[in-house]
Amino acid sequence: MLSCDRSRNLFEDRVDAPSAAESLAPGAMLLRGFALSAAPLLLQVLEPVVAAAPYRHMVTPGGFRMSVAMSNCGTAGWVTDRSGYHYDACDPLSAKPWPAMPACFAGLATAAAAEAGFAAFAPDACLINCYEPGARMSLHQDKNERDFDAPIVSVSLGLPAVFLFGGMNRSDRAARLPLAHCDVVVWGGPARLRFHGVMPLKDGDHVTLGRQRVNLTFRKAL
Ligand code: MD6
Ligand code: FE
Repeated sequence: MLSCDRSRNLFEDRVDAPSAAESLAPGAMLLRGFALSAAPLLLQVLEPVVAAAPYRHMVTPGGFRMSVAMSNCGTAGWVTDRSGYHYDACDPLSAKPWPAMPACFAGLATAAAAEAGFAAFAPDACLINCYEPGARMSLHQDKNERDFDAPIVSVSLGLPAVFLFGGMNRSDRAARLPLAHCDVVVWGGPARLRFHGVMPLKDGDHVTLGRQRVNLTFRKAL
């Protein structure tokens, strides 16, 4: 049960069993609670990763500071700066390779992809997004990856968020999809290039993550 005390906006950890997969569109599935049993370990191994590669607010090619703070793990990390969006083997802050992707991260992503019908997903990149209240992500397509055959697996942790799930054109009306702690979205195939984003995060206090939402986005970038 996800409980929310309206007066204080306190979000407890979910203890409900994962329910069946929900189809969002051809190629896109929502697996509610899929990460529940993995979450304690995910959060434990996340700590040394973000200690080695701290969250930072990157700058878009247009010069805007992103409201979401980001890090990466895996052999490729997604970065943006004034020169554009790209994947880099090294963290520009340390000039060292991004931390290795923990086995439990990759294992969860592969299992979620398989559950959604994408066999043998082998991510090489995990973008770690940290949202504080007010942080948002505007509508975009994920298209910096080398090929679009592999799906994307997105794991939500901490405070709930409203995910915007659009179509193939920026102007297509976007569905509003609430994502809670441990929900996993998988999309690929005909959904791979859909526009999507995240509404400004509402304030709240999650029992393990406090006033933040962490999103892990797994991709095959190279
Ligand atoms: C987020 N997610 O949920 C941002 N991209 O914080 C994404 O941008 C995203 O969730 C591609 C596929 C799934 C996603
Ligand atoms: Fe995205």
